[in-house]
Amino acid sequence: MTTFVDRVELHVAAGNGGHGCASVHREKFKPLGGPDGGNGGRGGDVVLVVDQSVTTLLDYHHSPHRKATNGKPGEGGNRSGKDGQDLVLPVPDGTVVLDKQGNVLADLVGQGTTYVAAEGGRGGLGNAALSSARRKAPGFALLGVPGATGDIVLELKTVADVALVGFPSAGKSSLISVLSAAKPKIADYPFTTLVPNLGVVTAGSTVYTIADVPGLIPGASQGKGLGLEFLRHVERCSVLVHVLDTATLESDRDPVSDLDVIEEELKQYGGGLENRPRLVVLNKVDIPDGKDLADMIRPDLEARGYKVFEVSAVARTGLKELSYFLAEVVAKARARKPKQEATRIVIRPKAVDETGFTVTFDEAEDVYRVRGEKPERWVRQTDFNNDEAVGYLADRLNRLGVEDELLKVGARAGDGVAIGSDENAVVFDWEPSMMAGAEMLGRRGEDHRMEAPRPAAQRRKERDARRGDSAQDEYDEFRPF
Ligand SMILES: Nc1nc2c(ncn2[C@@H]2O[C@H](COP(=O)(O)OP(=O)(O)OP(=O)(O)O)[C@@H](O)[C@H]2O)c(=O)[nH]1
Ligand SMILES: [Mg+2]
Repeated sequence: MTTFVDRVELHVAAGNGGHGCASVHREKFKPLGGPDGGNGGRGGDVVLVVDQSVTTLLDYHHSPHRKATNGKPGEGGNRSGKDGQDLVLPVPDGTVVLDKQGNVLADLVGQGTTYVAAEGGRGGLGNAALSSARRKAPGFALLGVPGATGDIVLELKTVADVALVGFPSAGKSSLISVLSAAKPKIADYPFTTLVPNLGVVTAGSTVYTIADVPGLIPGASQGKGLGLEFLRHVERCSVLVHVLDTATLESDRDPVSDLDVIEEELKQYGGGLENRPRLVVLNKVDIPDGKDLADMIRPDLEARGYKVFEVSAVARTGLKELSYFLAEVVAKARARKPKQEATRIVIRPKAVDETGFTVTFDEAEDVYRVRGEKPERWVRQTDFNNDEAVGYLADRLNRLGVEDELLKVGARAGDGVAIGSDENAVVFDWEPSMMAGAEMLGRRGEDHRMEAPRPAAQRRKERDARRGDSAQDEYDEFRPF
């Protein structure tokens, strides 16, 4: 028997962007031929794609760590690095993607539906691309951005049109085995079926799927038996079929009270199943007592509004009528549903706003915290061992208005500034470098940004001391950009 896996935790890592290259063209008699460092390649994405031939998440259970390939670095002679390859992970139709907190990120229904679980990092620009009229021969290149990483949870909610529910041994699996080509395990002891079975039924011109879930017993909603856990596999069905055993040997059971029990459990489960269209199948009417009981309770059930079918999965009677009726119900439900197009869903890490940024004072860390997609990415692209690269970063931040904003919210030279979230921020002492800062503070500062950040308490003390006298004296070096 193949193992059925319907929930896995997956660790995904997109490829890193390749670093840009800083290189100068060399030729005989032309010692400085201009910058010719190529760009780094883009890192590959990790992409989930619905593939209807995949039916379980088993593969991911065995190997839950998945990584796309990195982009290659750029090279001299204007050669760009190759892009990393996307890692395509096929998932079954009806896979739900959740974060670790249980929030639904995407519900993947329909062949070809795609979800980018982790976006590859951008490649860094080489110095050829970075050159401009103002900066003719940059002696630096941008670093590739690390690919996104994260943990996601995949849950399978089988996509079946028809779902069979009922007590253990009511004959659900038997029914699937005679309505479709599926060959589930059938036996006379309860809980033969431990995981959902899916069968494909053709009735006239309609082809539909029918699912059988493990039997339910009173108290399933409290976890009795196999519980209600598997009901999520029938949440998407168009119609529920109560399979009732008319020939049970248990003295305290009869089809009508069985029906009430299952109805109560469905109500407890919720999930929309409580008001799904449903019908009743009275099974095992090949047994004479069963047939008598079925005939007896049938009017009662019809009075309750149920469409009732009497069948025998063993003698194969009443099946054609049932399967054609189900086909009709399914076809109607499909006509009502808007056509599901294959979609591509991309969820990017939450930035404050794609183009903007925010500056707030973080009391706990005693830093001014800059958040935003661009500033955070720019920091990751910067080679802090290269002064020119650091200067370029300062330039970019200033042009975006980060320095102005820092001044506006009250930051002063020497205050701590953190770019990025708490865990992966780059922290440095702020030294206003451009016009706005220069006017207010009288001097321009130097970039010695990548000194090891000092503890918050120390920074706070230093700042208080600075605020006491004049902030001017420490900054005497002018740094042109
Ligand atoms: N006489 C008779 N026996 C049946 C009929 N349908 C199923 N059975 C028997 O009932 C028993 C249980 O059948 P299953 O199909 O395994 O029942 P199930 O509802 O799938 O049970 P679980 O998987 O345990 O929930 C088996 O011994 C079947 O042979 C029927 O129409 N007539
Ligand atoms: Mg079964």
